[in-house]
Amino acid sequence: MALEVVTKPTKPFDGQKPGTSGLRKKVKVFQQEGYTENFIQCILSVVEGLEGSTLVVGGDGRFFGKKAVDIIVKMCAANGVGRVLVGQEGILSTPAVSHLIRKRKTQGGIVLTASHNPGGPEEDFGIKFNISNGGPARDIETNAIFQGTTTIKEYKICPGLEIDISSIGTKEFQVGGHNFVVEVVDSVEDYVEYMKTIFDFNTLRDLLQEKEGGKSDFKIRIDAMNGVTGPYVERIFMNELNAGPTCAVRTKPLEDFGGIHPDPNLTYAKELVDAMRSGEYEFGAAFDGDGDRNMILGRNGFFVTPSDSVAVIADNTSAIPYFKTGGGVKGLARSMPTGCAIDRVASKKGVACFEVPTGWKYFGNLMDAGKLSICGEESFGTGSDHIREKDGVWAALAWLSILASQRRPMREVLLQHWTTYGRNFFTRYDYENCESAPCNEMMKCLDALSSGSLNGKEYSNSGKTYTIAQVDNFQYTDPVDGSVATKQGVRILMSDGSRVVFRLSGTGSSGATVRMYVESYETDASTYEKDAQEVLGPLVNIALEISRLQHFTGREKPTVIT
Ligand code: G16
Repeated sequence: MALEVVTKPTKPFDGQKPGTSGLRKKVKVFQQEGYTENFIQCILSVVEGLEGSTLVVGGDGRFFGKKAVDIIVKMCAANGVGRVLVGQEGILSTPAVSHLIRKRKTQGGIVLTASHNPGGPEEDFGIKFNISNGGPARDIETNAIFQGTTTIKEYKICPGLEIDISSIGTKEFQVGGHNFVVEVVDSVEDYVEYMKTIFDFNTLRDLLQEKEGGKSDFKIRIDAMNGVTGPYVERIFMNELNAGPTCAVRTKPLEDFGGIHPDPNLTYAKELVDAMRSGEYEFGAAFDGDGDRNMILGRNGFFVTPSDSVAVIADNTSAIPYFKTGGGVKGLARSMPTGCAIDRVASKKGVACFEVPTGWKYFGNLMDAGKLSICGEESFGTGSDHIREKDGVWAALAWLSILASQRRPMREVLLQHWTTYGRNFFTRYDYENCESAPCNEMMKCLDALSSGSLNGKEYSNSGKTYTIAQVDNFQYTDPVDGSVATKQGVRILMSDGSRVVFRLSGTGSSGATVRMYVESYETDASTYEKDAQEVLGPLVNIALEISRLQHFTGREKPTVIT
């Protein structure tokens, strides 16, 4: 018997404008009647060839995820989608969604995550649309989705469709006049098989596997932060690479992430930092809620900044089989606020280096056009053109491949890198959850400096003097499709190549978060092992003075420093 399609009248909700990566709001907002449905209807309206299409649906397992899967599947059925691939229990990491879209050549996918934001009934939820290349929707689709949310009058749903996502398998339904298939897939299988084609698992096993008596010379600690990567980590590091049952912690995905911020940085992944400081482990990695972010640490808690991490990976592609095929490394890229270490690697290798706005979606066109192989962002995102999302587990495997080939501690790998290229010191100050209006005002004042009023002006602090060369608000023209993104962050560029960047976060669910990025480049080897805060302290003070950030935010100190 065919299931009935119901068209329900609805009204627009304010504020369904996606941020840097999808729509992120408190769970309670998504739970309002029609709120999630409206947004999903608008996503479906931008899917190319929706009729009979295949879409992937899955997420990081946070609270409200299963309910959202149920709504999405019912709405896909009602809107003429032919097949939906759902991760078992609704679980799929963001990289796994990207891979599945590409592998199964689907028209896109819907990712249910608020990434590194906390989860639970009182916390955050998020919905993101990924297009057929596997990457986040670009500005063109995002704007169309948002436009749709401002005028929506009705949505279509198939209320009678009941699905069971607890076990793998395929079920067919008759919906209206068409066939509709729900395929529940193993959440990790395809991704793990893909990783085996990118990395040399034999070499990694040789490095990691427990030797006689359960001992290993090279102990690792992976912290899945109660997020989605747990099952992937267990399958790869414990089962495939035999790194032992204690190599990973917090590997069960929890709906509320156990009450933590599943955000792999020095503040929120302190548990890993402390464990690494014990000196017991050679390598540590933490991933965020949906598995696309990573933090990499060495013995004794040696911190590799994301900006350095991607530069070292780009410099050591010979350790990764994937880059030995298909013509090697085509180009490199980073987001604008990311430290410029990768630029130096690109210039030495003689390949292009692209600087894009914050947001992984800006890398996709370059990858599709064969111009980009490896890229990264200061926001703990690292990845390559193997998929169209950043990929935490991939980054950890890339680093382990480098360590396996170099057979020396991570600190020495970095020292060697800085000796070759010089060191770009980098830090980011986050002022989370501030009042929006004064932060917008601050950005307006900073933007006004683009007029050139400060050009040539000298600022001194703690014995260091910087001269402002130029101030601008970053604008990007996509070299592939010519689309233009404006006002992507105010850059204060100093005459010696140092720089400060200000922008407002686009991933919060309420209020405003100010991000201040500070970078300087040193070629004096005696500075290389210095603490970044010590080296950048004077420039941080100058940045605070120019922006009057403390005045606008009312904050003496940042919430997070990385
Ligand atoms: C998202 C995007 C990233 C971007 C980050 C910036 O990360 O996918 O490409 O760098 O947001 O966040 P903000 O706008 O807060 O600075 P995720 O991991 O939250 O999806």
